[in-house]
Amino acid sequence: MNRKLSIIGAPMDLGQNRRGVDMGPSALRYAGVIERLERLEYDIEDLGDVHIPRPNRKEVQEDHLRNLKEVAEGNTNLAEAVDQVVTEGRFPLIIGGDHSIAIGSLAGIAKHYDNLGVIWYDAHGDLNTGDTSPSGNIHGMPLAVSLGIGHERLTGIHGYTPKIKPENIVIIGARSLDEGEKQLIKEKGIRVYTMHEIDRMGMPGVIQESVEYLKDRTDGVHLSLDLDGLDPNEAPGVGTPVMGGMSYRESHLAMEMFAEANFITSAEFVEVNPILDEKNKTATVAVGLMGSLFGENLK
Ligand code: Z70
Ligand code: MN
Ligand code: MN
Ligand code: MN
Repeated sequence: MNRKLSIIGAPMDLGQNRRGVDMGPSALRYAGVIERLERLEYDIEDLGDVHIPRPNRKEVQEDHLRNLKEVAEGNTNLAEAVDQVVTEGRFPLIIGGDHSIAIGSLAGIAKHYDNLGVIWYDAHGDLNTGDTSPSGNIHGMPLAVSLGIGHERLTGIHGYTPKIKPENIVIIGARSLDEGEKQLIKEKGIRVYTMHEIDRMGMPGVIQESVEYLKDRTDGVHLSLDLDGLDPNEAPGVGTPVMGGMSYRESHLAMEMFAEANFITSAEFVEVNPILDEKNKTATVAVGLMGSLFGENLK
């Protein structure tokens, strides 16, 4: 694992309609992310938060895309900050913010790789476009956008598209996929481990297979972890809770197995909403998972 780590906050809440997720970076810092990782003897810098523009008082929807202009601008800023970190040879750890920030993270990271792998740990596929989305919420679209599918204002961020290839993606924990997303998954041959596969194979089997699948075909792997991938009993502070999720223990095991495989090159933790949380529980869970991801329990 790269021992030099740069934390970037992305206080974005415009990719969906529950306010408060913009306070995610604060909640995660308050839960001790820096101190937790410093104990593991990383060289850590906290770059603070990137600028996210505020929307007009009256919300604008273009092409069924809520706050398109502000989400695009915020992600453009994030892409530049992340690109800089990777250029310096450091590991970018991005803390959100809603999941629309994966658009900027991947834009900044993917240009440094020929075959960036992506692990999408989430209850959702985030593979919608303005046309297939039931909500118009851009946080339900970042994986499609990164594949080059969607509005040009989003797919073109940071001056190139697509950012990633469908065969380099693994989705883990899906249990709420929209019709258009299911179609795209089939059409593009995207590898998905739904809760069904996790229950059948067990978490160790799923993670081992995912690691084996990605290890040979990729030259870097980005972990995009949406806290709503976890069961809402264990991570209640999220905007879109979906029952029957991955447990605290399964999630720690997954992070530990990623640490053991030593192949994650960038990561983001998103959708922590302290307003919907119970005494910062979800941020605390997220920081614990980061501890495991960065090798806290490695022998
Ligand atoms: C739904 C949509 C979503 C996160 C909810 C939900 C998407 N598929 N993503 N929470 N992180 O509106 O597109
Ligand atoms: Mn806000
Ligand atoms: Mn998501
Ligand atoms: Mn989600």
